[in-house]
Amino acid sequence: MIKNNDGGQLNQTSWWGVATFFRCSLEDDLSETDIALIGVPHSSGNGTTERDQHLGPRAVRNVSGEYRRFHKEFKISPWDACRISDVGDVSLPHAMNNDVTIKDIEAWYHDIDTAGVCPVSIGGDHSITLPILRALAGPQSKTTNEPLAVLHFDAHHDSYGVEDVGAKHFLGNYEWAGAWGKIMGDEGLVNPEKVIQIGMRGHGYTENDGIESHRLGYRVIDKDEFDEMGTDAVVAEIRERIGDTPLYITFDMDVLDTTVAPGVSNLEPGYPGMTMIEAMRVLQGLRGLNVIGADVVCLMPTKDNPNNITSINASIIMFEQISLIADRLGANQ
Ligand SMILES: [Mn+2]
Repeated sequence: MIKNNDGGQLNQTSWWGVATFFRCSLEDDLSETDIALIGVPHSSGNGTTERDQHLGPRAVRNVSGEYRRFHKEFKISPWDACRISDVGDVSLPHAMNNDVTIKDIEAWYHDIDTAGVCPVSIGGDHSITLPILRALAGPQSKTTNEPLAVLHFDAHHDSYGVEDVGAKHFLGNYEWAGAWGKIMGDEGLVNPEKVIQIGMRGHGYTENDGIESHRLGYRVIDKDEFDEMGTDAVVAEIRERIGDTPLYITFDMDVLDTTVAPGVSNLEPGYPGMTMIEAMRVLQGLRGLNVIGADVVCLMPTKDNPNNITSINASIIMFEQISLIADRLGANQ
């Protein structure tokens, strides 16, 4: 084996060595980590568009080495505040069968829950969020014994039910990428008053778009209301609603404007999406809340532009999610 005798400088470079999330070490032993960075290369939960979302984790491993950073606003290095590891990809032996895969993902996250580790995941399509929530907040969960708060960034409500798609299943999938937001409410995994959906935009398919979110009692801050309120007022409402409740953050890349996130599954053109700085300011405004896990979904690297801007922005959103958890864990040590 050729040893690295350069005093570790090569380990500081983004392009050298085996690609892992943010150049974290690969770790099999969950007792050796506080925050687990997880790839969920799943794409059969969204049958409406191109299905290359399973390539998201590999793309973020490739670009995130460059973004192993110090957090300027929090004034912390998340990498020093606690133990953060790349724990690999969820094993998906039935990848082309969505509803079976949803069960496989849940089983995998039961180990994360049992170990008391905070997961930060990169998908994969948005169907991955439901099994993660089931593992973290279901009847067997050790992470929490109360329904979760969920902050959901997305151009779409993903609570589409019978009224919107005309059938309980979508192309044969029951727990598909547009239904998880409804199912989590119906199953009582979340406290509806503490579910905040943010950034929805564009013409819906019917006048009932989002009706299930309202039926369930979620707070929907669509993009028009977000623009009227401004970032500070949005952050203030989120903090007041969520309080100390364990919070899960799920971030669909299509909430961002198509100019800064062209590589997504469901482009929502016509209406401007959130800017990166708006998204980051909302996330940074959550500092101190009890964030127990997070994900980034719907990255489609094969539709990205040549400088990989969507993958890079996905890694930056992950960095903010990681920093929120690391800041909290570091402060508690
Ligand atoms: Mn979406």
